[in-house]
Amino acid sequence: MTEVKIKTAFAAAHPNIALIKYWGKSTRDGHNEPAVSSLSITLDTLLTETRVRFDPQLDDDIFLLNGKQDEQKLSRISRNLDKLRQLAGVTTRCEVASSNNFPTAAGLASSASGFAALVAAGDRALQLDLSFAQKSMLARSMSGSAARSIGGGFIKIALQNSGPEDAVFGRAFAEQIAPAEHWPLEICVGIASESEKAIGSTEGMELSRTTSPYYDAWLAGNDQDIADAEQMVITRDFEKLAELSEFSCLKMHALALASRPGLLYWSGATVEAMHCLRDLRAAGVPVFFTIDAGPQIKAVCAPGYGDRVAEALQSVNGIRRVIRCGLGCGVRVTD
Ligand code: 2P0
Repeated sequence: MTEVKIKTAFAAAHPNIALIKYWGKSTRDGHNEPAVSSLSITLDTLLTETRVRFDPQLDDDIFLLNGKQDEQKLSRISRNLDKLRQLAGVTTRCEVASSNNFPTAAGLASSASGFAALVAAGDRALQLDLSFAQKSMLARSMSGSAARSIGGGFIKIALQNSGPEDAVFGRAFAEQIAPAEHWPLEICVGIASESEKAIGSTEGMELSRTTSPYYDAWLAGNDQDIADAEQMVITRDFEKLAELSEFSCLKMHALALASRPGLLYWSGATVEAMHCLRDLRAAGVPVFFTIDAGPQIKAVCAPGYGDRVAEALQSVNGIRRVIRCGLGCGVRVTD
C-alpha cells in the first residue's frame, strides 16, 4: 500500500426519483444489493457538488456537509472511500466537502446524488477510470438509489441483468433506458417539511423485510412492474405510466405502513397533495404523484404542464414551497 500526493477532484450529481420503487435488500451478501429492480428519472435543478482531497498529511477522513463537519455521516463516507482506496492500492486519507442546494435526508434522495458525486470525484482523483457500471455498483454499495444517479434521463436497475458476483463491486448496476430528451417530463417537488426523517431508508427497509406481511407480495410483483414501466417509457405512454407509478408508490407505502412498528412517512400535507393531484388528473391534466421515505410529494407531469401543476401544488395547505425540475443528466466530473 502506498500514499498518493495531494489529489483533488470535483464532481456534481443530481438526485433521482423512482417510479418503480426499491424497498428491501437482498439477504444474500454484504454489498447492499437490492431485493427488487427499480426504475427512476434523474432530476435537474437539485444538485450535490462534492470535492475530494486525498492528502497524506491527514490522519483521518473528514466529511464536511454544507460547510460544517458531519461526524454522524462520516463512517458511511469512509467505507466508500475505503473501497476506492482498495481499488487504487493506497491508504491516503481524504477530506470530502459536499454541498446540497436542497434539504438533506428529508426524502429528496440526497444520499443518491451524494454517493454518486463521491464515487465520480474519487474515481477521478485516484485515476481509477472506472466504467459506468463499476461507478454505479460502488455508489450502490453505499446507497441503493445512488446507483441510479450515475446516469441521466430514464434509468433502471434490472436484477435480471446483474453480472456475476464481484468481491469489490457486488452485482446490481444501473443502465439508461432513454436520455432526458426522449421525453422531457416536468417534475414539481412539493416540500412539506425541511427536517431530517426520523427513520432512515436502510432501517425502514429492514423493518419491512422482517415484519411486514406484504413483503412476499411486494417481491412477486416487481418483474412485471419493471417490464411494463420500461415499455411505457419507450412508447411515451403517460396515462399508463401514471397509473403504474402511483401503484408502485402506494404499494411500497402499504408495505411500509404494515411493518411493525408501522412506517408512516406522510404528513397531512402529503395526503392533501395526493388528492389535489388526483383531482387535477381527473380534470384532464396529465400528472401523477410519487412519494419516497419522507413527506415530500413529487408531481410528475407531461411536458408543458409544469406551471399548472406547480400552482395547484403550491395552494395545498401545508406545502411550504414547490421546486420545479426537469430531467437531468448523470454524474459528471467538474474540474
Ligand atoms: C427508491 N428509496 O427507489 C426508494 C423509494 C426511498 C423510497 O432508495 O438503504 O438511501 O441507502 O440503500 O437508496 C432510498 O433509500 O437506501 C430509496 P439504502 P436509499 O428511490
